[in-house]
Amino acid sequence: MADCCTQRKKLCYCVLLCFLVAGITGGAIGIYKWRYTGLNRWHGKGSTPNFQKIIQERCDTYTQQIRPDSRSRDCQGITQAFMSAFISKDPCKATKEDYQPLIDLAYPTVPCGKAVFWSKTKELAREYAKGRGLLTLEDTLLGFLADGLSWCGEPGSSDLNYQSCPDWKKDCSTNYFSVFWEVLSERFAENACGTVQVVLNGSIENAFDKMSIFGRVEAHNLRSVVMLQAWLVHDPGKPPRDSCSGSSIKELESILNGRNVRFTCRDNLR
Ligand code: AVW
Repeated sequence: MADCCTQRKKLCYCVLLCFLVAGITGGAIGIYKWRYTGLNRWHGKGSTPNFQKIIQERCDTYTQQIRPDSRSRDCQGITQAFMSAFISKDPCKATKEDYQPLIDLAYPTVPCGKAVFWSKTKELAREYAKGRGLLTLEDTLLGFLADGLSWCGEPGSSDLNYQSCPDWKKDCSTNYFSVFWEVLSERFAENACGTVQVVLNGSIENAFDKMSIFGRVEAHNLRSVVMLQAWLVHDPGKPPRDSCSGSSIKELESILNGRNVRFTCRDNLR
Protein backbone atom coordinates (compact mmCIF):
# COMPACT_ATOMS: atom_id res chain seq x y z
CA MET A 1 0.00 0.00 0.00
CA ALA A 2 2.79 2.47 1.11
CA ASP A 3 4.76 1.45 -1.97
CA CYS A 4 1.85 2.31 -4.24
CA CYS A 5 1.52 5.75 -2.55
CA THR A 6 5.20 6.54 -3.07
CA GLN A 7 4.88 5.51 -6.73
CA ARG A 8 1.91 7.87 -7.15
CA LYS A 9 3.74 10.72 -5.44
CA LYS A 10 6.72 10.17 -7.74
CA LEU A 11 4.44 10.22 -10.77
CA CYS A 12 2.81 13.44 -9.54
CA TYR A 13 6.23 15.10 -9.07
CA CYS A 14 7.25 13.93 -12.53
CA VAL A 15 4.13 15.39 -14.17
CA LEU A 16 4.56 18.62 -12.20
CA LEU A 17 8.19 18.88 -13.24
CA CYS A 18 7.25 18.28 -16.89
CA PHE A 19 4.67 21.09 -16.70
CA LEU A 20 7.20 23.40 -15.05
CA VAL A 21 9.88 22.72 -17.69
CA ALA A 22 7.33 23.11 -20.51
CA GLY A 23 6.07 26.35 -18.96
CA ILE A 24 9.55 27.86 -18.59
CA THR A 25 10.60 26.80 -22.10
CA GLY A 26 7.35 28.10 -23.61
CA GLY A 27 7.75 31.39 -21.75
CA ALA A 28 11.35 31.78 -22.88
CA ILE A 29 10.40 31.06 -26.51
CA GLY A 30 7.51 33.53 -26.22
CA ILE A 31 9.76 36.26 -24.84
CA TYR A 32 12.36 35.52 -27.52
CA LYS A 33 9.76 35.73 -30.30
CA TRP A 34 8.22 38.91 -28.85
CA ARG A 35 11.65 40.50 -28.52
CA TYR A 36 13.02 39.53 -31.92
CA THR A 37 10.00 39.25 -34.15
CA GLY A 38 7.58 41.55 -32.32
CA LEU A 39 6.98 45.22 -32.98
CA ASN A 40 9.51 46.36 -30.41
CA ARG A 41 12.46 44.36 -31.71
CA TRP A 42 14.31 47.46 -33.01
CA HIS A 43 16.50 49.80 -30.99
CA GLY A 44 15.33 53.12 -32.44
CA LYS A 45 12.35 55.33 -31.67
CA GLY A 46 9.02 54.09 -33.10
CA SER A 47 7.06 55.96 -35.77
CA THR A 48 5.63 59.34 -34.78
CA PRO A 49 1.92 58.98 -33.87
CA ASN A 50 -0.39 60.28 -36.66
CA PHE A 51 2.52 60.28 -39.11
CA GLN A 52 0.37 60.30 -42.25
CA LYS A 53 -1.92 63.06 -40.93
CA ILE A 54 1.08 65.22 -39.98
CA ILE A 55 2.61 64.80 -43.45
CA GLN A 56 -0.67 65.74 -45.13
CA GLU A 57 -1.20 68.76 -42.86
CA ARG A 58 2.38 69.99 -43.21
CA CYS A 59 2.12 69.67 -46.98
CA ASP A 60 -1.05 71.81 -47.00
CA THR A 61 0.58 74.40 -44.71
CA TYR A 62 3.74 74.55 -46.83
CA THR A 63 2.03 74.81 -50.20
CA GLN A 64 -0.70 77.21 -49.10
CA GLN A 65 0.98 79.44 -46.52
CA ILE A 66 4.77 79.06 -46.46
CA ARG A 67 5.40 78.87 -50.23
CA PRO A 68 2.15 79.81 -51.95
CA ASP A 69 4.08 79.65 -55.25
CA SER A 70 4.09 75.84 -54.79
CA ARG A 71 0.28 75.75 -54.45
CA SER A 72 -0.02 73.56 -57.54
CA ARG A 73 1.71 70.65 -55.76
CA ASP A 74 -0.48 67.61 -55.26
CA CYS A 75 -0.34 67.06 -51.49
CA GLN A 76 -2.49 63.95 -51.62
CA GLY A 77 -0.18 62.40 -54.22
CA ILE A 78 2.90 63.42 -52.22
CA THR A 79 1.50 61.87 -49.01
CA GLN A 80 0.58 58.71 -50.92
CA ALA A 81 4.06 58.47 -52.47
CA PHE A 82 5.67 58.94 -49.04
CA MET A 83 3.57 56.17 -47.46
CA SER A 84 4.01 53.76 -50.40
CA ALA A 85 7.79 54.13 -50.16
CA PHE A 86 7.97 52.17 -46.89
CA ILE A 87 4.59 50.70 -45.91
CA SER A 88 4.45 46.83 -45.80
CA LYS A 89 8.19 46.65 -46.51
CA ASP A 90 11.08 45.17 -44.55
CA PRO A 91 12.24 48.20 -42.50
CA CYS A 92 15.89 47.24 -43.04
CA LYS A 93 15.74 46.99 -46.82
CA ALA A 94 15.27 50.60 -47.87
CA THR A 95 16.71 51.66 -51.21
CA LYS A 96 17.04 55.05 -52.86
CA GLU A 97 14.69 53.78 -55.58
CA ASP A 98 11.92 53.38 -52.99
CA TYR A 99 11.91 57.16 -52.58
CA GLN A 100 12.34 58.05 -56.25
CA PRO A 101 8.60 58.55 -56.99
CA LEU A 102 8.38 60.86 -53.96
CA ILE A 103 11.50 62.85 -54.90
CA ASP A 104 10.16 63.22 -58.43
CA LEU A 105 7.08 64.94 -57.03
CA ALA A 106 9.05 67.49 -54.99
CA TYR A 107 12.69 67.93 -55.91
CA PRO A 108 14.65 69.66 -53.08
CA THR A 109 16.16 72.68 -54.79
CA VAL A 110 16.87 76.19 -53.54
CA PRO A 111 18.08 79.26 -55.49
CA CYS A 112 21.82 79.72 -56.16
CA GLY A 113 23.78 80.99 -53.17
CA LYS A 114 21.02 80.19 -50.66
CA ALA A 115 21.82 76.67 -49.43
CA VAL A 116 22.99 76.04 -45.88
CA PHE A 117 24.22 72.61 -44.80
CA TRP A 118 24.74 71.58 -41.19
CA SER A 119 26.13 68.76 -39.08
CA LYS A 120 25.46 68.48 -35.33
CA THR A 121 24.17 72.06 -35.40
CA LYS A 122 20.62 71.74 -36.72
CA GLU A 123 18.87 74.38 -34.62
CA LEU A 124 21.74 76.87 -34.85
CA ALA A 125 22.02 76.41 -38.62
CA ARG A 126 18.30 76.99 -39.00
CA GLU A 127 18.56 80.18 -36.98
CA TYR A 128 21.63 81.29 -38.95
CA ALA A 129 19.85 80.65 -42.25
CA LYS A 130 16.62 82.34 -41.20
CA GLY A 131 18.41 85.51 -40.11
CA ARG A 132 20.11 85.83 -43.50
CA GLY A 133 17.39 84.80 -45.91
CA LEU A 134 19.18 81.49 -46.57
CA LEU A 135 17.63 78.01 -46.68
CA THR A 136 18.39 74.61 -45.14
CA LEU A 137 17.04 71.29 -46.39
CA GLU A 138 14.17 71.67 -43.91
CA ASP A 139 12.99 74.70 -45.90
CA THR A 140 12.34 72.54 -48.96
CA LEU A 141 8.97 70.77 -49.16
CA LEU A 142 10.14 67.22 -48.40
CA GLY A 143 12.57 68.36 -45.71
CA PHE A 144 9.76 70.36 -44.11
CA LEU A 145 7.37 67.38 -44.23
CA ALA A 146 9.72 64.95 -42.52
CA ASP A 147 11.54 67.32 -40.15
CA GLY A 148 11.81 65.75 -36.68
CA LEU A 149 9.55 62.78 -37.48
CA SER A 150 10.36 59.07 -37.44
CA TRP A 151 8.73 56.32 -39.44
CA CYS A 152 8.99 52.65 -40.43
CA GLY A 153 6.61 49.94 -41.58
CA GLU A 154 6.22 46.24 -40.97
CA PRO A 155 6.22 43.51 -43.64
CA GLY A 156 2.74 42.19 -44.27
CA SER A 157 1.05 45.07 -42.44
CA SER A 158 -0.46 48.25 -43.83
CA ASP A 159 0.24 50.05 -40.55
CA LEU A 160 3.36 51.81 -39.28
CA ASN A 161 5.39 50.37 -36.41
CA TYR A 162 4.79 52.79 -33.55
CA GLN A 163 6.77 50.71 -31.03
CA SER A 164 10.25 50.80 -32.52
CA CYS A 165 12.17 51.45 -35.75
CA PRO A 166 15.65 50.27 -36.78
CA ASP A 167 18.57 52.22 -35.39
CA TRP A 168 21.33 53.13 -37.88
CA LYS A 169 24.12 51.69 -35.72
CA LYS A 170 22.42 48.93 -33.71
CA ASP A 171 20.08 47.48 -36.35
CA CYS A 172 20.73 48.46 -39.96
CA SER A 173 21.98 51.47 -41.92
CA THR A 174 19.54 50.78 -44.77
CA ASN A 175 16.48 51.81 -42.77
CA TYR A 176 13.78 54.00 -44.30
CA PHE A 177 14.45 57.04 -42.10
CA SER A 178 18.20 57.20 -42.83
CA VAL A 179 17.88 56.41 -46.53
CA PHE A 180 15.27 59.17 -46.87
CA TRP A 181 17.61 61.81 -45.41
CA GLU A 182 20.53 60.45 -47.44
CA VAL A 183 18.77 60.55 -50.79
CA LEU A 184 17.17 63.93 -50.09
CA SER A 185 20.50 65.39 -48.94
CA GLU A 186 22.23 63.97 -52.02
CA ARG A 187 19.77 65.74 -54.32
CA PHE A 188 20.00 68.94 -52.25
CA ALA A 189 23.81 68.96 -52.50
CA GLU A 190 24.07 68.07 -56.18
CA ASN A 191 21.72 70.92 -57.04
CA ALA A 192 23.48 73.54 -54.92
CA CYS A 193 25.11 76.39 -56.82
CA GLY A 194 26.93 79.65 -56.06
CA THR A 195 28.37 80.22 -52.60
CA VAL A 196 26.87 77.85 -50.05
CA GLN A 197 27.47 77.51 -46.32
CA VAL A 198 27.94 74.75 -43.81
CA VAL A 199 27.58 75.26 -40.07
CA LEU A 200 29.80 72.84 -38.15
CA ASN A 201 30.20 72.24 -34.43
CA GLY A 202 33.62 73.36 -33.14
CA SER A 203 32.81 72.19 -29.62
CA ILE A 204 33.16 68.52 -30.51
CA GLU A 205 36.29 66.59 -31.41
CA ASN A 206 35.67 66.25 -35.15
CA ALA A 207 33.73 69.25 -36.40
CA PHE A 208 33.77 67.53 -39.79
CA ASP A 209 32.50 63.99 -39.25
CA LYS A 210 33.13 61.88 -42.32
CA MET A 211 30.41 59.43 -41.20
CA SER A 212 27.68 62.08 -40.96
CA ILE A 213 25.34 62.79 -43.88
CA PHE A 214 27.21 66.00 -44.57
CA GLY A 215 30.51 64.05 -44.56
CA ARG A 216 29.36 60.89 -46.36
CA VAL A 217 26.85 62.34 -48.81
CA GLU A 218 26.67 66.10 -49.22
CA ALA A 219 30.39 66.97 -49.35
CA HIS A 220 30.85 64.27 -52.02
CA ASN A 221 28.03 65.56 -54.18
CA LEU A 222 28.82 69.27 -54.43
CA ARG A 223 29.59 70.40 -57.95
CA SER A 224 32.67 72.35 -58.97
CA VAL A 225 30.54 75.45 -59.60
CA VAL A 226 30.10 75.71 -55.85
CA MET A 227 32.09 77.62 -53.29
CA LEU A 228 31.67 76.25 -49.77
CA GLN A 229 32.04 78.47 -46.72
CA ALA A 230 32.37 76.58 -43.45
CA TRP A 231 31.48 78.23 -40.15
CA LEU A 232 32.84 76.56 -37.06
CA VAL A 233 30.58 77.49 -34.18
CA HIS A 234 31.69 77.19 -30.59
CA ASP A 235 29.35 76.63 -27.71
CA PRO A 236 30.14 79.51 -25.27
CA GLY A 237 29.68 77.14 -22.32
CA LYS A 238 32.21 74.59 -23.59
CA PRO A 239 35.92 74.66 -24.45
CA PRO A 240 36.62 74.67 -28.23
CA ARG A 241 37.57 71.17 -29.41
CA ASP A 242 38.19 71.73 -33.11
CA SER A 243 39.13 74.61 -35.38
CA CYS A 244 39.58 75.49 -39.05
CA SER A 245 43.23 74.38 -38.81
CA GLY A 246 42.32 71.01 -37.25
CA SER A 247 42.70 67.67 -39.02
CA SER A 248 38.97 67.07 -39.54
CA ILE A 249 38.61 70.32 -41.53
CA LYS A 250 41.72 69.42 -43.51
CA GLU A 251 39.97 66.19 -44.43
CA LEU A 252 36.94 68.13 -45.65
CA GLU A 253 39.22 70.42 -47.61
CA SER A 254 40.89 67.50 -49.33
CA ILE A 255 37.51 65.98 -50.35
CA LEU A 256 36.51 69.35 -51.82
CA ASN A 257 39.86 69.84 -53.56
CA GLY A 258 39.29 66.51 -55.29
CA ARG A 259 35.98 67.87 -56.61
CA ASN A 260 37.34 71.31 -57.55
CA VAL A 261 35.08 72.96 -55.02
CA ARG A 262 36.51 76.17 -53.57
CA PHE A 263 36.54 76.29 -49.78
CA THR A 264 36.93 78.79 -46.95
CA CYS A 265 36.60 78.26 -43.22
CA ARG A 266 35.92 80.68 -40.35
CA ASP A 267 36.23 79.95 -36.65
CA ASN A 268 33.97 81.02 -33.87
CA LEU A 269 30.79 82.25 -35.45
CA ARG A 270 28.71 83.84 -32.73
P1 AVW B 1 24.11 65.01 -37.72
P2 AVW B 1 24.33 65.03 -40.56
N1 AVW B 1 14.93 65.97 -38.87
O1 AVW B 1 23.75 66.11 -36.75
O2 AVW B 1 25.54 65.65 -41.21
C1 AVW B 1 15.25 64.83 -38.23
O3 AVW B 1 25.40 64.27 -37.53
O4 AVW B 1 24.34 63.54 -40.47
O5 AVW B 1 24.11 65.70 -39.16
N2 AVW B 1 16.33 64.11 -38.51
C2 AVW B 1 17.14 64.55 -39.49
C3 AVW B 1 16.90 65.73 -40.20
C4 AVW B 1 15.74 66.45 -39.85
N3 AVW B 1 15.42 67.59 -40.45
N4 AVW B 1 17.90 65.91 -41.10
C5 AVW B 1 18.73 64.86 -40.96
N5 AVW B 1 18.26 64.04 -39.99
C6 AVW B 1 18.81 62.81 -39.45
C7 AVW B 1 20.66 66.96 -44.02
C8 AVW B 1 19.83 62.14 -40.35
O6 AVW B 1 19.72 60.73 -40.16
C9 AVW B 1 20.97 68.44 -43.94
F1 AVW B 1 21.01 68.95 -45.21
C10 AVW B 1 21.16 62.67 -39.84
O7 AVW B 1 22.18 61.76 -40.02
C11 AVW B 1 22.32 68.55 -43.26
O8 AVW B 1 23.26 69.27 -44.06
C12 AVW B 1 20.90 62.96 -38.38
O9 AVW B 1 19.48 63.19 -38.26
C13 AVW B 1 22.78 67.12 -43.03
O10 AVW B 1 21.85 66.27 -43.72
C14 AVW B 1 21.63 64.21 -37.91
O11 AVW B 1 22.98 63.89 -37.76
C15 AVW B 1 22.74 66.81 -41.55
O12 AVW B 1 23.02 65.46 -41.36
